[in-house]
Amino acid sequence: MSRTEDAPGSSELVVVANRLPLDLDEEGGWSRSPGGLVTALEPTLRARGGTWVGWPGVADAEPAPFDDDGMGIRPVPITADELAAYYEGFSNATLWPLYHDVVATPRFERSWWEAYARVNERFADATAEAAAEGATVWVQDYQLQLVPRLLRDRRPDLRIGFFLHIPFPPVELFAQLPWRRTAVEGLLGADVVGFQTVGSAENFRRAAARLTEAGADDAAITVDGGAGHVTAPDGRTITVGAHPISVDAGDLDAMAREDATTQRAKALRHELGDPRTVLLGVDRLDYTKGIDVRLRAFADVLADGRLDAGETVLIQVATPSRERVEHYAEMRDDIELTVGRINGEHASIGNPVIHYVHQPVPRDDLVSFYRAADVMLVTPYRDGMNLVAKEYVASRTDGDGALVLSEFTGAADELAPGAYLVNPHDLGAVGDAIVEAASQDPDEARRRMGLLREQVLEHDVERWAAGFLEVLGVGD
Ligand code: GDG
Repeated sequence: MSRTEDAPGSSELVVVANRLPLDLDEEGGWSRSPGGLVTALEPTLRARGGTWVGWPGVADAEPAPFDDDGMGIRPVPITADELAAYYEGFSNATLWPLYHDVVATPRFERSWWEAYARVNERFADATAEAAAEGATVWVQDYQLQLVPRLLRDRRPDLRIGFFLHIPFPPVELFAQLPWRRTAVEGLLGADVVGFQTVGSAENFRRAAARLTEAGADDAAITVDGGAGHVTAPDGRTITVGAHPISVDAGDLDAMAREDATTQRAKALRHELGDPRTVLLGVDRLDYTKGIDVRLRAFADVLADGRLDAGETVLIQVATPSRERVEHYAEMRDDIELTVGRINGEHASIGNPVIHYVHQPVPRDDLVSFYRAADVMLVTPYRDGMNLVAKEYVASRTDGDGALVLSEFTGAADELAPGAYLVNPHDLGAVGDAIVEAASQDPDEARRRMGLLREQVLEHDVERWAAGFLEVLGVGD
C-alpha cells in the first residue's frame, strides 16, 4: 500500500459511505474490510483515480487522507458522542426500524437528528473538497441521506447519485418521521436515486410528491432500466430507479469449487453426526431478519414429527451486531432462550438439534457451510435485498440445495421462481416450506437451483455497480 497525501479536489469519481473500505485499528494501522460493495467499486475507483470518503471505524480518530494504490482514502472523523447519536441513535434506532416496516418501534429524538445532520454536513464538506470540477459522486445508504442536498448546495457542478441499501417504506409509515420533509429533500439533491426494488422506488417517488413541492411522473419503474422522474422545485429532474444489488457470484462459485471447501463441507456434516438434513441460517443478529420465525417454525415441525430430531440439524450463525442499541440486546436474549428451549426439548446428550454460533465466521468457512446445507433459511420480516440468499445460490456449484425465502426480501423479486417463498408472519406456512424443501426430490431440487443460479450468476455485483454508474453517466 503506497501512501502519499491526496491532492484535494482532484477526484473525478467519489464514493461516499458511512465506512471506508479499510478499517483503522487502535494502533493506527489499516486492515481491509472486504464486502460486496468494496469488491464492486474498488477496481472502478482505482481505474479512475477516484476517492472513497468514509468513517475509519474508530471514534475520535482523525487520520490524514492518503492514497491506497491509486484510490484516495479520505477519512471523516466522528466523535464517540456523535457515534451514539448519529449512528446508534438516528441511523439504527430511528431510520432502521422505520424503514423496515416498523418491525420494532422507532425512537424519535431531536438530539439524534441534530447529530445526524451535523455528521452529514461533515461528509458533504469532505466530499466537496475531494471532488474535481464536474466530478461524479455516489453516496451510499441511509446514514447519509442528507448528503446529496448538502453537497449540491456546496458544489452545484457535481453529478450526484444516491443508493439506498435498505427498503424505502410506504409514505404512510415514512410520514411518522418528524423530519420527513428534510429527509426527502436531502435525497432530492441527487440526480439519480436508486433503490433495491421497484416497490421502494415507487414508495420514494410518492413520498417526494406528497411531502415536498416536487412533482412526480407515473412512468413504469422496472429493474431493466425503466425509471421514474421527480421534478424538484428548482426545476431539476431526478431519476428514480430500481437497481437490485448482488454478490460477487464468480468469486463465490470459484471458492465453492475448491477441494478444500468440499472437504470442509463434508467434515462439517460428519462432525454434526452425518444427519439426513442440514438446515442453515446466516444473519447479523437483527430483529428484521426473522431468526425467531424460523426457530419457532422449526420447533413446530419437530414437535409434530414431520422432521425427525435424530436426523435433522439446524446451524444458525447469528453474527454480533449493533450491541449497544437497545432492541438488539433484548432480541439476543429472546433468541438464545428459544435455542436453549428447543435443544432442551428435542436434542439428546451430545447431539444438539440447533448449533447456534454468536461469532463472526471466516468467509471460507461460510462458503463450506453453504455447501454443507441442504436447506437455507432466509426468513426476514423485511429486508432491502438479502445477500445471504444470493451467496447460498452462488455457492451451490453442485446444483443441489434448497432456498426457503421470505417474500418480504428484495431478493424474492428475483428468486421467486426457484425458491420456496414464504410469508414470515404465517408460521404454519414457514413450517410447511421447511418440510417441503427438506424432502424435495432430486430432480425438482436441480430444476429449482438451476433457475436460481441462472439469475444470480448473470446478475452479479459488478453488473449492479456498472448499471448504476451508467445511469449516472459514468461509462466503462
Ligand atoms: C444491508 C441490507 C442488503 C454475515 N455473517 C457473517 C458474514 N455475513 C455477511 C453475509 C453477507 C452480509 O454479511 C450480510 O448481508 P445481508 O444482505 O444479508 O444483510 P445486511 O447486513 O442487513 O445488509 C440488505 C445489503 O445491505 C446490501 O445492499 O442486501 O438488505 O439490510 O454478505 O455473508 N460474513 C462472514 N462471517 C459471518 O459470520 N464472513
